[in-house]
Amino acid sequence: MRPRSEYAEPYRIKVVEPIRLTTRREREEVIAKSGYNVFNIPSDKVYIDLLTDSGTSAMSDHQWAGLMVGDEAYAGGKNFYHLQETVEEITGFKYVLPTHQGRAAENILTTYLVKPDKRVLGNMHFDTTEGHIRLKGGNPVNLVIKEGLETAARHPFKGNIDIPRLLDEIHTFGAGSIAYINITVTCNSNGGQPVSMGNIKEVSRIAREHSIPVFFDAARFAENAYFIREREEGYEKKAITEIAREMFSYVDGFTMSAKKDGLVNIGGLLATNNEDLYKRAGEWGIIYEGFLTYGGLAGRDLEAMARGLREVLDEDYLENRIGQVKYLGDRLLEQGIPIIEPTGGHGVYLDAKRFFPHMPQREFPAQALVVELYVEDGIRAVELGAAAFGYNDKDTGEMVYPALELVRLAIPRRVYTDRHMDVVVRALRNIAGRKDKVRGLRLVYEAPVLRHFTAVFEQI
Ligand code: P61
Repeated sequence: MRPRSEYAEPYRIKVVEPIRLTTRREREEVIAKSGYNVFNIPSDKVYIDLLTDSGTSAMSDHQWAGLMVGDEAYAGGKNFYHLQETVEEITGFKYVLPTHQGRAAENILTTYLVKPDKRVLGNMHFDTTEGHIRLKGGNPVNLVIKEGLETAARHPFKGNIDIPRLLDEIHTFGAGSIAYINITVTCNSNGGQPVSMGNIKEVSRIAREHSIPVFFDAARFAENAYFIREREEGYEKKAITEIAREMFSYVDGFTMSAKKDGLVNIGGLLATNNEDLYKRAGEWGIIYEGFLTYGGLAGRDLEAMARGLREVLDEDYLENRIGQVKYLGDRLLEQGIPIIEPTGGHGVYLDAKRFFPHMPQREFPAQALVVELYVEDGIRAVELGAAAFGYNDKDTGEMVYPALELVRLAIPRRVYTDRHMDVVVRALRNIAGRKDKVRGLRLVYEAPVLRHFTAVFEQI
């Protein structure tokens, strides 16, 4: 990767969406009214929105032009065929089912593959995948390497599956107990960390030896391919398209939320070369999503997705994209702000335990930092710590806390400039300067599942 000072964005801005910085007093009122939960804040009260990189990309003029050639036929629309050809060219999979978003593809795949009590192995399943596996009676098992859970370990592929643990699972429970292996590329749950080609190849070899199917959760496949080129020996000179194609050659298919590397605001995919899966999945797809050639989307959405999937593999785009995430991470490290290192593909993850060493985890340090970021400069981040993953033990009633207490600054694709990133750095530096005065939070309302979306807090 070239130093960021040597190049600029590989696009110019044709349309702008005004954003407004509110006053601190206004933000203090907004955050209190929202129960100290940024999911309850109207987005026009947010200055820089880093809640997610999902569905928040700026589409290109070519994608917008594609909307005008949407074919809204109920069956056999031309945009479907364009999408199918594009997916086949990029991934090698000819059976393509569009879905309304990623979790819908997961629902269909797990309906086909997961039977009660079967295990689904993976590096780290995303929460929607985990939910679908559990709903089908299965057991999700995370086997990421140990460095993947150490925020300061500078391993180049912290999304890798731990091979000895994978073999141990197969030997202990038997291949027949395993529904499939799901490799999430890049691995969102621990920082957008990539999986190496070597690891994908080895997992695939072991799986094939034991007749276990392997699928990708390919939401951020292009970002993963870029890291392989940057960090893995033997791939330095390969084209990103070639690397992506090789990645997909080791698996039996994939689910994808196209809201990330599809560069669209809505959409998902399931693709495979397994005809039986396609036929059976199609039956479920028709019930849940819509006919096979539209899957809950408009024809124009399929066209935007087909075009986005090609654009995301552009090498200049990826250099700028991953370069911007690294830029933010590097500036924060210069200020002594603790983050997951090295930075991953789609955002910077702050380590709230190290940021607020005085605050016990029961006072929700990561959520407290999310609140401060909003009050300081109208920046919306997301908590991935005690609020999102903590739960009350069924037997003891005691709160069980997650190992990591993180704040994710997810960066939308092609949306913000480095100057926005500088505002984020300044805000965090200011908060760090007064961190002893920052107050923890008390949870006053929680829903029984996925409580972080609707939780209500009070300041202590
Ligand atoms: C995100 F808090 N991610 O990162 P869908 N796989 C992977 C994802 O990252 C992912 C999906 C599947 C989101 C949105 C989000 O509880 C949450 O198209 C690796 O959103 O259905 C989504 O794709 C699901 C955030 C989703 C959440 C659920 O921000």
